[in-house]
Amino acid sequence: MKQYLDVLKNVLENGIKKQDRTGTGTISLFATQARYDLREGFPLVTTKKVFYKGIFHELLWFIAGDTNIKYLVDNKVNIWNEWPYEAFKKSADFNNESLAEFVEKIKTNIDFANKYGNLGPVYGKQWRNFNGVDQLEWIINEIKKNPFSRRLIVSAWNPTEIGQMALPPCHTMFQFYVTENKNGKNILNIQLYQRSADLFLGVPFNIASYALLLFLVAQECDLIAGEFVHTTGDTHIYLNHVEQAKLQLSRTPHKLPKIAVKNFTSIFDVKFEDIEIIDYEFDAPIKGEVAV
Ligand code: DHF
Ligand code: TMP
Repeated sequence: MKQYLDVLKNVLENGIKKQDRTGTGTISLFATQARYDLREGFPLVTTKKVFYKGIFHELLWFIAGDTNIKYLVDNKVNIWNEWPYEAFKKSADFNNESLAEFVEKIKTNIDFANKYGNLGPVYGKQWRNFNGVDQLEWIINEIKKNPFSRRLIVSAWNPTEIGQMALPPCHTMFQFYVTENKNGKNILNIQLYQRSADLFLGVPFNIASYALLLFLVAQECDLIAGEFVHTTGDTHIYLNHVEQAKLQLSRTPHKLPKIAVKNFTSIFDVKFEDIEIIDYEFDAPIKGEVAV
């Protein structure tokens, strides 16, 4: 994962101090790009331990079209809790519950989860129902029928619904590209445009998530998973992550793990238990606070 570390280094060295919505402050650089070739391994950051189970659950949750944190918290994935909690705090039902108490209520009370667990029409909703269009189903059929199309795009950025979202999408648009391969199956590539990138916390998740998406769509379309190209807009390191970023840069990346999905029938029926990460070597975890 030298590519990831290169971006981290570039922002640390060349980024400019920039205030931000959360009041935390960042060092930021506009527009970076990194390329990860899945044929060289699965791009899971190795210079800290990454919670890959959370990444896999989150992607299956997007694919299912779900936008309620209940599925995630039921599976011990707590990466999205702060945002519905912020909305709950502003509601009439708020009785000074802590974040942990809020999450417990989401787990145990279905009516409460339905009322307060939803993030609004975020990724899952837009992928599966963008003003009535199932973009994921469409793109899979299109790759199968018309692999060399230049229009293989999915957008999560829906201006008609941004106002109802707990957080407007950060990974906003992706495009597939099929390369012809005279010696075997054709190769599927993906590029993501991410408008806003929290390099220390969010980005390791985003890289592995889109790499898995590429792997699954390739499997579904009988293609080889090739490159994931990660293009980011506001590429930043929060000021309270600078030490953590430097610590990571002092470490030497390990060789990449491999990914496998057992019993594959369709991208819409992948079970979490069937996703396997093989030979993941990693360094000690590094904690960092998420800016809400
Ligand atoms: N806001 C901000 N400021 N940065 C983000 O990266 C971000 N990501 C969101 C929602 N809002 C965000 C969704 N994805 C974590 C990782 C991804 C993520 C949200 C949070 C996170 O906190 N990761 C920690 C802990 C993981 C764990 O639970 O074990 C990490 O160390 O990776
Ligand atoms: P913003 O909406 O003001 O840009 O804040 C969103 C923050 O969350 C920003 O730091 C980027 C970060 N983020 C990621 O890096 N990746 C993600 O997948 C998500 C959801 C957020």
